[in-house]
Amino acid sequence: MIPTGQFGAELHRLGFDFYTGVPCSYLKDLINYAINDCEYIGAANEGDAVAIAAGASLAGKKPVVLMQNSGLGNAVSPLTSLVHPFQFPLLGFVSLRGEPGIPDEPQHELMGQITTSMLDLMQIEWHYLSLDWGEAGRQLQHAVRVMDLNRPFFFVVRKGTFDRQELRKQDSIPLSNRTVRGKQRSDQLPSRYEALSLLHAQRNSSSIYLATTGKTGRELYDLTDHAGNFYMVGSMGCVGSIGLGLALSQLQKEIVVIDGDGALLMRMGALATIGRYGPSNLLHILLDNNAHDSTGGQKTVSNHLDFVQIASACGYARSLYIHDLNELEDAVREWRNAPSLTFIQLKITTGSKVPLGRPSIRPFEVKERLMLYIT
Ligand SMILES: Cc1ncc(C[n+]2csc(CCOP(=O)(O)OP(=O)(O)O)c2C)c(N)n1
Repeated sequence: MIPTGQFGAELHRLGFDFYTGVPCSYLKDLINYAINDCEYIGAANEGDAVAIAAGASLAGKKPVVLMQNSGLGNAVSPLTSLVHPFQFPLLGFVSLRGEPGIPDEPQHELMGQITTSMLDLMQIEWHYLSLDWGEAGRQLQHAVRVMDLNRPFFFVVRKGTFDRQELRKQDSIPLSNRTVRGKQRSDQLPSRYEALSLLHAQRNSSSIYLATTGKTGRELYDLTDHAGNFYMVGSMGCVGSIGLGLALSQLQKEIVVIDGDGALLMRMGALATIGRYGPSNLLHILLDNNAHDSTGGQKTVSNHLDFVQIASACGYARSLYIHDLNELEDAVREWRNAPSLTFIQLKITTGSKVPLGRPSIRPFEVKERLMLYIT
């Protein structure tokens, strides 16, 4: 067995002090260590955890992601379309429930057989974490060398790898007073491009803009390619989680997340995580065209629910329905003057700028440039 405290201390010495994930009983002792002694962000699902870790990595942290192998499937999209193209050096621990030859529950049987093949398919280097403490330390050194090449590295963790760590404390933060302002009149319905132009005009030297998948990123790039922009080409639904990891790790920066209704619906659990950890330097803007506009305008269900109420119920300090661009400008200014975790919903028209190109700068160059800009 590995002495969990010593292992965690070694991770800490190597610079790993930011953890995120979803629990597994095989990993609980390492998670308990992380909760006790480091920063641990409990994610709603494993894909969100990968995105939160990527955000922390943008801020210069060395993040650790913890998950059960049953959640590896939840993480495939961000592992393949965020971590891979942007070259994020994450350290992952994935448990091996359903290991062939070890009795386990039926729901783990197939995933136990294919976990390492899935990592291979995703071109993620991995090792079985050794039960020998000396060997595990050497494996960690190797993982760090892989990550120095801007690549992820995963440990596959078998049953009984870590020795016992008691959970000492778990903060629970009561929901504080929240401001909610819903729809009061008809909407102006600007275009996405007009909304982005206004946001772009309002940026200052500490603003970081994270744009969701599809035409939002493409239009933001078309407006002006800025070192403080992150065009999230893949990993649909992950922009809020990236913003959370970044905002928690770079408190002096203003993190503006620009989301789409399709994307937000895809990973709505992230609202709860963002609301719980509540970074005041995060502004979450939803440009809601009630459609998957980037893929042809197919309707989403966004008109059937109240995002402003949902964000507020998830713990956002301010949650505002914005009717027009003037209100958007005011809301950004108010957030800047008195920062608190804020959600803004603005209804926009469908359609985009024509013609519209795509970022010619490659994803990992966007990441490297943003990291330099942040420091
Ligand atoms: C996981 C995943 N599923 C589907 C897609 C394809 N896709 C790219 S953009 C997009 C629509 C996004 O809709 P929304 O967030 O509402 O933004 P809009 O296009 O309306 O600006 C879809 C479905 C994808 N990139 N990733």
